[in-house]
Amino acid sequence: MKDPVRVVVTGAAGQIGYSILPRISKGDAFGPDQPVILMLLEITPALTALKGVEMELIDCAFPLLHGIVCTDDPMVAFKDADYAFLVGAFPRKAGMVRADLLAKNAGIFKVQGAAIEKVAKKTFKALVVGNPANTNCLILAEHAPSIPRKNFCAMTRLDHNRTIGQLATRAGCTPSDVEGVCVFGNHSASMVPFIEAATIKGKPVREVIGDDEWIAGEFIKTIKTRGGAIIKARGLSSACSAANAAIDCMHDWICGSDGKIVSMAIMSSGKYGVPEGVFYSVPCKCKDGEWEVVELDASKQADALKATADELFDERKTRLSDYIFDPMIADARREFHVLKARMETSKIISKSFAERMEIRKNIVTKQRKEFWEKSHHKDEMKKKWKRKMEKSPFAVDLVADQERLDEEMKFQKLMEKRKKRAETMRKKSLEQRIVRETAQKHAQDLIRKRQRRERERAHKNAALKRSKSAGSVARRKRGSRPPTADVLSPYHQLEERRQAMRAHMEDLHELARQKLQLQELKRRRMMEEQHKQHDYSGSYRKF
Ligand code: NAX
Repeated sequence: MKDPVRVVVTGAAGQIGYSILPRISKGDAFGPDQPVILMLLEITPALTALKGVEMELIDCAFPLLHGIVCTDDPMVAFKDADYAFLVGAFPRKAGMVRADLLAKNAGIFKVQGAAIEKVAKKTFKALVVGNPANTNCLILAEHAPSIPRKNFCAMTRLDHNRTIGQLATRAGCTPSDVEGVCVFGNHSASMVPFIEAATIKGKPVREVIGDDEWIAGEFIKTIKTRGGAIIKARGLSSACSAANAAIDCMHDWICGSDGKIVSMAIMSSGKYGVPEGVFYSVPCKCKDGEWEVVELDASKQADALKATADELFDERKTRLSDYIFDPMIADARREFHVLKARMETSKIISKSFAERMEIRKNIVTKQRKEFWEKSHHKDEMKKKWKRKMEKSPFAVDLVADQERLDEEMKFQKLMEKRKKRAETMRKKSLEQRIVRETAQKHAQDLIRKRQRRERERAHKNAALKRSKSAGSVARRKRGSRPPTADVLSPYHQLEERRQAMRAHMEDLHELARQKLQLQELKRRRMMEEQHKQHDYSGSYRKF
């Protein structure tokens, strides 16, 4: 069993709704093996009546009916909808001109179109029955720009069936004997029933009927005024035949028309001389859920075809409650929606791209970190990791980056080494300078001390001489013995020797210092020589 499809029916509590729902539930529209879920939309005051319809549908116990949803909210009704019969519309009341009717219904189909745009499936297909069907269909399509326009159709099948019915009755055959008829244009009095390519039991219609006057007169008039005639006779508008036409149209569209020509009001595309922009009824053949326009020779009816097209363009142009009928604004709106959809798609793409880039970045960072950790520990691991990295898609970049980093690190290490060496040399030269200066100071002190000692010695000698001569004079004066050299000599001798020793020691110290200085000077010169021999390049000078 297939999955059920969601079928929306608007105006479900109305006449046509009442007739159409059992047919859909029985499988007449979507095939005898296609289950359905009915999404029934009504205005709030009609919800009670709709409840009654629901009860009756349950009582029918249709095997294909898998569910019923009754609502007055278009967003609920069109949620994930696959197909729709848009029957509900505002009826024309006494005193209303056509523009009033258009305006009233424009509001209804605008809201429903917006709901379709938001919540329906993108493969959604709609058949518009509510009048004015062609223009309502245009409003609906305009407000659901993300749904392809080929998925919208306005119903002219009732006029098509009426044409067949009239011909069959006149010819005294069954409707199935009549083939190839179609209805062009608007579902209104301007429609053009076309029988030139039609046959009855394989023979041209005109030949079988044999009454061109009837065809041109009564026949065409009957088709065009059939709706009014039914209202006059029944007191109510056509419901059973309209529901049947809607079922026929949807069935042939979705399940195929078996090569038969059917009438469908689809978006005009320049065929039959009607430019794009209105839902215009043309002969179609359907297969696999798609329609294809059949090209018939309608050149003799060109004026009538143009007149009904003009009526549709007039409806489109009529200034209604909304601006959507302005062809330029409508096109701009469509373009805007297309652009919006594209932008949203590109946003999703760029978002996912950014996410992917973020993931890639994280992987690369992780790989780099691991690579560094491992490479710092073991060389073998480093090689292994490098080999692994080479297989990864980011390997080329990563390895190149790694090599660059290695080089940079090497260079930095070299520079640090040079900087250290320069610093050490600077310190050494400073120490040498201090030593040199200290040595100079010492030498000066030594010279000063020696001079002072010499001065003191000279002074003492002079004093001694003076005291010797003074002693001899005193002795001579006293008559005592003069002091012998034996008494004074040990002290003087010791003192003199001490002084001589000191002077000698100082000389030795001085000599040692001078020698040390000389050695330092030599060492410094040697280092300078070495330093000059090194190629320290410009960068060394910075330090
Ligand atoms: P009814 O008046 O019996 O039913 C219309 C239903 O639509 C009502 O129950 C009403 O409550 C409901 N409705 C109104 N506004 C609604 C809205 N905004 N949302 C949901 N439901 C809403 O009319 P009925 O005889 O069923 O005909 C329905 C429409 O089909 C009419 O507009 C009519 O003109 C149109 N027809 C179109 C034909 C065609 O060939 N395209 C032929 C038959 C029919 O005349």
